[in-house]
Amino acid sequence: MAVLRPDHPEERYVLFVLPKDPDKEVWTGKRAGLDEAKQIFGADAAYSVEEIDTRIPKYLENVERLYYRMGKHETFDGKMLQWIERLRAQVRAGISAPTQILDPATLLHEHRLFKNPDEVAILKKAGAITREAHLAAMRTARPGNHEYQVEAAVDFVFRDRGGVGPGYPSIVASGANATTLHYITNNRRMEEGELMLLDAGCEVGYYTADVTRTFPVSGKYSEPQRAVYEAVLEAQLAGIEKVRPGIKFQDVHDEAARVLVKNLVKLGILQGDVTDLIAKGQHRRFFMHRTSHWLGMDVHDCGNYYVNGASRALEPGMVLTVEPGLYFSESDSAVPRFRGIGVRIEDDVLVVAPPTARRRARCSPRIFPRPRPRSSRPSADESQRSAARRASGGDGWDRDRWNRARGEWLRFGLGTPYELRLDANEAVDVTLEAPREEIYEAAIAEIRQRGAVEVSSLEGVGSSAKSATRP
Ligand SMILES: [Mn+2]
Repeated sequence: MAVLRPDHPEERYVLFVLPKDPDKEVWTGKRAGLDEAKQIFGADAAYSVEEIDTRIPKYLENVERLYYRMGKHETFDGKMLQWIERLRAQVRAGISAPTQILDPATLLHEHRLFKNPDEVAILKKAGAITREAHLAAMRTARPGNHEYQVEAAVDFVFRDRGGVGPGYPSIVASGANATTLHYITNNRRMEEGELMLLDAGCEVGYYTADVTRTFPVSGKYSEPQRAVYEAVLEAQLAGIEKVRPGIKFQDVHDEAARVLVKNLVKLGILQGDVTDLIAKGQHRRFFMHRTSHWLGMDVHDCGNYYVNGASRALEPGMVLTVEPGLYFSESDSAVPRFRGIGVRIEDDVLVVAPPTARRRARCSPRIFPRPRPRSSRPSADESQRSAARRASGGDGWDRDRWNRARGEWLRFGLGTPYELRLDANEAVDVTLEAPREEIYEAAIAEIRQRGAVEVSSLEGVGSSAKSATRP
């Protein structure tokens, strides 16, 4: 247990830990103990958990505000209330008990929402491993194989590359299973002509990626599958295109939904005016979830989505998913051509500060470098870009800029009109978590190996993905 006492002259950060016990450690593994709690975890002081009952009440004496998360550990909540009650009884001895118990989550969750460069680096690694795992899945998914074999291929890559494992239960959904949003049974045999929807992200150092791809099991989209795939892809790219500081979280969803509904009308699935259809919620039969959520230590990470009742503006350092989808129930007789098709495409986007004027246009502070075209030597364009990368410390991340933005936020706190510090003329960049081109290039190679020829819809993907990064 950790106690933070910012006002204390020496012991500002105190840990209560299990003391060393050679007999117990034989069974349950090494304990840090009191000394290592200080060395490894940087505590100013460390005590045995057995001292909690005597020490904590002392810490609470004459303290006005206590930050403690109620409701997580019933037993400990009980203790805490008893300690406070005991202090209240000592009022005549001049000792006062805390008068306010505050939830530390309100502070901690805001910090977690904004990722610092170290956290971004970890997410970057999680994303790189996830990308590899999705490629492995594409190699494993084929008619006659089972969903769990694809899951095993994914899990192998996650662990083999040093990840903790899946950051959330992987959704490995073939055929109509893809229309069940949280399908995790993962035990069905894949058949010829089906789609595989894979929603799987690797966890690295407490942070998880969250990526979804939907690809044909036998290497070839049917006409209806292709139509749905392209409808979703266009919506996803449009959503990503929206992401920039100052844009409301809700705007990303609205844009993706608008494109989806436009495409549903084009496909003859819905009839009418796009705005009307959205207002009436007609699309929710086929697109029943939100487009985005915060991402970080939790797959659905903490952090407020609304500020003073309004959708929150995006700021540099935030990481969100963009994941529109279309799902046509197997039992939906109104859409005979599309029954049983489910497609979702999901990437993780880091909101970055607008590049400074000097580096504008060429420096893309994306998490993942765009793969270099195989055929050519580095172009003038690319050497410029790598020069900009070097200038910014190697990874294109503008630390100063980010720190400035962050500092401003800390100064003003919630409710600040975030747009004030945005220069509308400055360019903005977003980050694709898994470079789509590479995934699909590998997928196409795989598909070709299996003798399928129809790959045109995949080949279009690389070029359109480029529009996700504005100069
Ligand atoms: Mn997600």
